[in-house]
Amino acid sequence: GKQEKAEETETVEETKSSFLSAPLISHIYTADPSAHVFNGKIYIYPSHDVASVVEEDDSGAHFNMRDYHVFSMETIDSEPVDHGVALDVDDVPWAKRQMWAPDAAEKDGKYYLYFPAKDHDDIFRLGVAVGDNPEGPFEAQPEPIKGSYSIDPAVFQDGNNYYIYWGGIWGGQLQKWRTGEYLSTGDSPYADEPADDEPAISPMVAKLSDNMLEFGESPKKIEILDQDGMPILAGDHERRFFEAAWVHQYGGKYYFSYSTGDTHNIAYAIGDSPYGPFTYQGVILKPVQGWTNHHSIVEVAGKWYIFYHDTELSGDTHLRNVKMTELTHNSDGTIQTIEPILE
Ligand code: FUB
Repeated sequence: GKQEKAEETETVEETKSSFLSAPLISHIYTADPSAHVFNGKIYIYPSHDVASVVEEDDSGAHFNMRDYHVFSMETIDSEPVDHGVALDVDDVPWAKRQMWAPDAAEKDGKYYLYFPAKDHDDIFRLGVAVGDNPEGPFEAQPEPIKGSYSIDPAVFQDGNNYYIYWGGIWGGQLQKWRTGEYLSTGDSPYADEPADDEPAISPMVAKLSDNMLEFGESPKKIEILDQDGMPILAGDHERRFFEAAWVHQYGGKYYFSYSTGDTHNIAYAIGDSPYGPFTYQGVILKPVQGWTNHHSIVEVAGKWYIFYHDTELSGDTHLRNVKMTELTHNSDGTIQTIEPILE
């Protein structure tokens, strides 16, 4: 727990100033960047980190964010423009706190912002807010998505179909929904987890309804398998899903990427369908400075990029800054591993 974290911070402190890329945004703290190209422009939908008076704990209470800013870039080399507050927690009737990692989608000229937040019972739910422009402002639906829970929604468009992926264990509460109902046997982040030799907790997927505001079908579990076709186990912290789901398509295959949480990698798995199963391949992005690792992958003008974050500007795990670097698919479809901290 805490001791390990302190030691990790010391190690990264030593390597400070030797980062692969520079912060994209420095006037406010931003994290969990979901990047998309809409109308030929790059839009970034990040979390907006704030210095919080809430004490750090293992459920991530210190990630006490209250609003979202949207950023746009004319080209991959240009400065991001801050479009200001696109949605505030006070304008979301059902939400109380912790506006965590968002994503956005476009359909028929309308824009949809998907976000997790704790409701008035401190249970994470997923919300949707609708806007006429990619930069917002967005108007929140009065209720969360029916049947939604946990964190980190990511929406992937496949032709006319839109799929929402989500989930995060520990502070993200996904382990408390294993029975289909919210069931909490304790406050420790490890409570409600499967035994080490059981299959790891699955991230979730559902096709969105035509109006983009609800699940269009019963949510399904996503299977992440090893090279032998066996489920990755709960005790396999180097490879099991923790949070930060993202899907992109390349060479006719579906790539499911995610954070391994307490081992701090962005890992990926490949499948033939947006529902999976996905077969584990390896690490896309090694640990960054700070505890969390959270990314998105986007194609811009024929090249692929990964947007991610670290804590270069603050040195504080919950005050992060967004970064971006090129991502390379090899000719066999695997992805080259990125080392974000230089030797
Ligand atoms: O930013 C708050 C939470 O930290 C996100 O929802 C997680 O993915 C992690 O980055």
